[in-house]
Amino acid sequence: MRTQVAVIGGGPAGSLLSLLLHRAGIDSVVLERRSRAYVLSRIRAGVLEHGTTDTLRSVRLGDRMDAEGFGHDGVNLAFGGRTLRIDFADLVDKRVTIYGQTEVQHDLYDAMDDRGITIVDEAEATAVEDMTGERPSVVFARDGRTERLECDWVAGCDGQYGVSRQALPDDLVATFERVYPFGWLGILSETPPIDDELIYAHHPRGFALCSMRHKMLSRYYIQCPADADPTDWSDDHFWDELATRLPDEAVAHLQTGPSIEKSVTPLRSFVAEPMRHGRLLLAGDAAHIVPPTGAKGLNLAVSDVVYLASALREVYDSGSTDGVDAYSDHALRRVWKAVRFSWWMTTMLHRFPDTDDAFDRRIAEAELSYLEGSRAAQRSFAENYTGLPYHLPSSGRCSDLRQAGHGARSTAHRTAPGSGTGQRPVRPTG
Ligand code: FAS
Ligand code: PHB
Repeated sequence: MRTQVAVIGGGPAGSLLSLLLHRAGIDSVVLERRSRAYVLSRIRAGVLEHGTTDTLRSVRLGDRMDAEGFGHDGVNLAFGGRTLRIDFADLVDKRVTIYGQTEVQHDLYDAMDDRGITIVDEAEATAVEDMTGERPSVVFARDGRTERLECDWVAGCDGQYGVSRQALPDDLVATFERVYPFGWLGILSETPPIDDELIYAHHPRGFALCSMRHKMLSRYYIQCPADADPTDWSDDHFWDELATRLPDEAVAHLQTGPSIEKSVTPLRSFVAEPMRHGRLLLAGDAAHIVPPTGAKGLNLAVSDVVYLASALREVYDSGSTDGVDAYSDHALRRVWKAVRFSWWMTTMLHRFPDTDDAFDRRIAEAELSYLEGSRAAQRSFAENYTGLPYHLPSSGRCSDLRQAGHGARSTAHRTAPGSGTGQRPVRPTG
């Protein structure tokens, strides 16, 4: 098999990348080790930043999302028996969209099929070869056979347990990690949500989150020990603990019911640098993991592949690898801002059982009190939560980032002041 871009991983990052490449006339093949049914069975993210919804619309994936998703103009923080609403519309004139990752994945698969993009299911990549040469290839196992996909470039979109990040030389990769001493126990229930918007609750017994998928499908989480076993939690136990952590006016609207899914998600922050080695480029969870508190995981996967598709388009349009050379620095700039925000929200809203002490509790209370009393603090929260701009240079090419002051400067790219390579938030267009 041969293609221009071999994509390892058919989750949101790999699937969306293949569509962005297809729009640019670039051929790709997606290798996904699981079945579609398995990929679609994973219950994950629920909140889409405005940059994500713009990007999905740019590849004509907005119709069902706009019809079935919910636009949210704010979010609620509950603490100390009271609730603070962060008003996105008023503070930053942006909104987020509630549309489950499962639905996004359904739409991605449908679009890939409609456009004839090759996705090989139940094909597990086992090695990336010759990634520093001109003709890399991906070795993969399918139906008990070993096969090879030859390509020009390899996109490692295979998540936190994939093979791509392992393919980078140990002496090249720097990793940064923070493991949190707790997890999230999440349930889905066919009950109406408590509120029209999300509620993030800070409570002495631990964090809780009230979310939703649609008017009769609610998603709830409570902080639990990192090694908690979901089967140890009856539905009644979950509902009782959730109610303990929510403000009274929220509990008054809580409708309980049987869980149709129950799982524990461990929380950690992780970044691997760089996101590129030779002709292997990483995107999404393959390169970074964030605690779901800030609802950034899926959204970072999207911004990574927007940058990556732009860089690869430049290679095929002009032969220049400047965009590819700038990709890792540029993607990591946005990644680390989201990692910071996710860490900050997690630290502010959770109880740290092992290390928690009076000082930590007072700091968290001060953070919440500052948010409550400062429009500037709320604006900062709102611009991070709804999604920071993607920032591509006016040319739309990553390579001009060097001139725009991003990434390593080199004399070859230094331009006279006022050279017009300004920055603007990218608005992906159709
Ligand atoms: P993904 O992990 O989604 O996709 C990678 C794909 O690569 C998978 O389908 C995998 O099967 C495939 N793969 C792996 N190794 C392979 C190989 N060797 N060969 C071929 N294919 C291979 N984010 C939020 O914003 N909010 C949340 O509430 C939230 N909850 C989460 C819960 C869990 C349990 C997990 C794991 C993540 C959660 N996330 C959440 C983050 C999640 O949404 C990710 O950020 C998002 O799926 C990232 O997409 P990808 O980078 O495509 O990685
Ligand atoms: C969800 O609905 O699954 C969800 C919402 C917000 C988060 C995390 C998860 O921060």
